[in-house]
Amino acid sequence: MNDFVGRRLYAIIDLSYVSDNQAPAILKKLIDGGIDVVQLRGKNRSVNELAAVAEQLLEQTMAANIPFIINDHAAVADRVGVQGVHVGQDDDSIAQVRSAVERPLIVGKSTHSVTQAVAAEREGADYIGFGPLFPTPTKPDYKPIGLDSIREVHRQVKIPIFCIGGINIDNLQMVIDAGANRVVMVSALLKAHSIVDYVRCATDMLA
Ligand code: 3NM
Repeated sequence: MNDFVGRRLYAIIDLSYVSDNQAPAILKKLIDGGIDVVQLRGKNRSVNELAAVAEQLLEQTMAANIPFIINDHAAVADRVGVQGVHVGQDDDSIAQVRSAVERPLIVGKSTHSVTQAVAAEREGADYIGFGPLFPTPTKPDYKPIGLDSIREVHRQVKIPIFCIGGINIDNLQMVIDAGANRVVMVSALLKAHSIVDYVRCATDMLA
């Protein structure tokens, strides 16, 4: 877990942007560029399907020593030796996730306000997502929270905070200037013309 604290760029391989077959090649580019954490996300995908994709990715993440997090499903983490699970506000509790898997896990939680962020830390999250900062096609039903509460959430919450939602190279400096030091990017990375160069640029800015 201490190893998690220095990590700043968190990529999500979202299966609405990437086909199952493409996922290993995309992961290779993300790793070559220098991502620090990766999550596999597949809304409306079965545990079997997610476990099959995760199996294909695990060897690369292990070789690169990158924490591999599964969105939503402790059952996938129970079957594939990933390092963590990420839950949303309406998913299983952190305690439920931890009790579903025998080995220690990194457990992250999505939060959409300072109040939720404080609650997630108290609930025992290892890190939080905080957003969406900007409108995003990846999570279209959520109201953007903007940049104003980034400093306050860092004042009140001591676990790692990954700002998320509509972040790309063009607005990253604004996000950093507002007080963020860790971010998640999804569509910006997955749709980049050169994923490797895009990741390098983002990691340089976050260094
Ligand atoms: N969670 P993109 S925003 C998966 O605020 C996710 O909890 C969010 O994708 C939250 O980088 C989001 O393409 C989507 O905007 C992030």
